[in-house]
Amino acid sequence: MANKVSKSSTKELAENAAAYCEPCDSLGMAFSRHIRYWLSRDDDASTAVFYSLALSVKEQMLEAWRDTRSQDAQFDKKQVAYLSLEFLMGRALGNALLSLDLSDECRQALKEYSVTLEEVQEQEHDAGLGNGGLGRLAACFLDSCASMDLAVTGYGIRYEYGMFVQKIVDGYQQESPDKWLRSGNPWEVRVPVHNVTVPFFGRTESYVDRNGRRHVCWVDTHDVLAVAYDMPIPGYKNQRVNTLRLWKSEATDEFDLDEFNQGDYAEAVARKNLAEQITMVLYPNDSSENGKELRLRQQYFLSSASLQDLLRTWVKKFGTDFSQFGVKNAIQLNDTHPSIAVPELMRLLIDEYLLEWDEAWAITTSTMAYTNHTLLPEALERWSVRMFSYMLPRILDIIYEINARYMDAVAHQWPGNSQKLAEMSIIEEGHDPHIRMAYLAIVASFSVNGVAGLHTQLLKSGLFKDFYQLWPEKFNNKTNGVTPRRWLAYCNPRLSALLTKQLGEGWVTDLSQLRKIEGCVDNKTFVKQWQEVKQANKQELAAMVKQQCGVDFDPAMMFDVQVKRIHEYKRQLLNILHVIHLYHRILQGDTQNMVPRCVLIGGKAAPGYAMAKTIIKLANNVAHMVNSDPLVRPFLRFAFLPNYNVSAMEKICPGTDLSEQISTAGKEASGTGNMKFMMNGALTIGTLDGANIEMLEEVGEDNFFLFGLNAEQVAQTRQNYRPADIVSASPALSAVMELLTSGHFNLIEPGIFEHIINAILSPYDQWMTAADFDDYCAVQQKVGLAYQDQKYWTQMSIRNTAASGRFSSDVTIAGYRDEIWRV
Ligand code: F85
Repeated sequence: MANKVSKSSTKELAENAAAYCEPCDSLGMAFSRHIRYWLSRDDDASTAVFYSLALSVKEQMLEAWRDTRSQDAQFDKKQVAYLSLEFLMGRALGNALLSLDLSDECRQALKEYSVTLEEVQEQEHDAGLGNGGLGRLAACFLDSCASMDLAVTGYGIRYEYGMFVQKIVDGYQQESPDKWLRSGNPWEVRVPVHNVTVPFFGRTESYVDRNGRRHVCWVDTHDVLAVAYDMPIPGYKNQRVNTLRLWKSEATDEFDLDEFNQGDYAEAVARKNLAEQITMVLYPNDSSENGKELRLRQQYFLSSASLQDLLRTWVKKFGTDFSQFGVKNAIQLNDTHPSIAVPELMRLLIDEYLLEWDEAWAITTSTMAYTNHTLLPEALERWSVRMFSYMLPRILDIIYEINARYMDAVAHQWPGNSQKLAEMSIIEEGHDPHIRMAYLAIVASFSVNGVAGLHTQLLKSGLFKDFYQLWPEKFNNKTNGVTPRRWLAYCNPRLSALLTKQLGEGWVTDLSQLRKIEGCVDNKTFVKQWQEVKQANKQELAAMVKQQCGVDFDPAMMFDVQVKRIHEYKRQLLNILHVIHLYHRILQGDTQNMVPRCVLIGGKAAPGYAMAKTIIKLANNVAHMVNSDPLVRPFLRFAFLPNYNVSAMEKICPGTDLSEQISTAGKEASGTGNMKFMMNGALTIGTLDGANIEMLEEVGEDNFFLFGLNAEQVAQTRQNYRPADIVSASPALSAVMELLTSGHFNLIEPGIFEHIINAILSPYDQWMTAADFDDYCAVQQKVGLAYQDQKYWTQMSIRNTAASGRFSSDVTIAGYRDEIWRV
């Protein structure tokens, strides 16, 4: 009763508030109000300043946020839900100030507190709710959607612990937990009205209703409460504020009621943490899935909570007529991670809203769209049927039913071909049957997209060939992009100012306008200013490297950078072998035409990925030898940057001369770091892989350092790959391997690099490091020569930025909007 009273009065309260309260505080006034409160607590002053400022900025967004919500509801626009287990948001303050155009006001407000805005920004903890490219892509997409005025909601998990913090101890990666919420999250708003419950375990029962219709109930479930935490996603200077809704798991009040009633009060309450475990930690694997039960629980928890939220909103507005649901909603699945949303939507429609199968299936298949991010077989998710059968029994039933009906379609296309049936089945049979989540996603989606041209081609001709034959119309490409707000306007204020002076502000929302600066390559003043910007950015990057690694990077030298997750296919090893090659040349006195360079590698290894961790150790050991030899110093410096994350990239990409995108061709679905570097005027040394191919197309071969085998040649060479022969035929590689095997880099830890040496020499080396080594070194030599002519290099740099417009995530999102979501 009390509840009812307060509910009916909230609207009145809001109206009263709107009528009587003062007009909204300015940022400065809000800040003074907050800081007075925060400084009275015993936080240290800098945290208090950050927190107060963030709260003040959030307040500035509240009105637009509310208006966005009500307008989207009113005009019954098509709504898009972007479902992702990862949103790698990084920091929010600088981005919000840029979007709301509050930077000047903010600096003004800070004047009295003798801190700079930059210092305050450093206080913000990264929201590291993702592993790498896939998670960061989701974050860039949210920015573009808001900036392009699209009604898109991100749905994710509010992990208590984000991506682990990486420390380097004696050259080894050490992981420690990232308790990013420790001092609170000023941006989030807990919204308990949106609570939903998510069922687990239990069993299914069927019953026949009064009309003789059979229904299934999922009973005796353990329910977990999903609590919504909303984060504002401000569009760029357009008054739209979208929502990222992150779910936190909590125990329901009914949790373990039995024990509770038996008097084990304290035990029952303590056991609540079983439910809370679900959203405790982000899994730090980015390539090989390990079938952990808790991970499946996370996936179902996110999918179910988000769909219930969507359906509840629908029913509130339209009642239980779902016939138009697919017309008014699209659900984009960020890889297969949330693909359990397919059977979950079927369950909710059939069991909860009593739709017939065919009706529910029509709705599901007109709503779901799936994005694939990898071709690596070890990254394809397969879940054990056994695990499903006890954790999600009702969901398993539905998957079997989906499969049975879909198998009929396959049998129709390939009559009498039982092998096809087995190959294409959603269920991988065997003594321990598994569910192929990618197949489930394809079967139920009206759109399946890859993330770069080559990647989509390879999906169609390889991994999903049969599905492409069956449903060619589903397949499409959406080449990735990155948001120019964060990755140029915000992170590179010097270059932004120069661009804006030249072009006006329009480029920030229409990056194709950068093309116009191509015309400036012969403008001496412009070229000089470009160089000055790069030098200043390199100084900042050098300061960070000094502080984090203790290594002196000299901004007069070339900055050669590779930052990304550590994986064999990305071939950080090839980069390190090249460093060893240069080191060897220097020791030999062979320094003619050698351009002094500083090489930086950064990235995290999945904690269970032994080879990746050894690669980190090798990088650190080589760095130690390189940096401690005074003969080498003038030509070469090498550092491994610990704890690479979004905030680090914001300093790194503006200060980079050369970007390393050197994956084995055919393995990197797209890459997105490559685009950030290009936007910021770095040149790329890269293989014909992922989006590199399209970058090369845009900028032209004269402004791109291409090397190595292409995807087809890689596949060919694999047939008869003899790395030992390649080593013997290459004096340079022989010398490098000699240094490695001699233990030169691990004198006090003999044998630790055996695995690496063996991998390079193995005929089964999937990544074919040896095959590309000589060409890589030759092209690196060309890079050096090009760098010696600073004017020419700067012209190439300008051309790279000029040609980067196609890699704005606005372009990508325009593609999703027009060709997939059709909003
Ligand atoms: C990346 N994938 C691709 N995966 O590797 C890049 O080429 C591409 O540019 C970006 O996606 C964006 O499209 C990626 O980041 C993951 O992070 C990932 C996370 C978890 C898993 C697999 C991949 C599991 C399933 C193994 C847990």
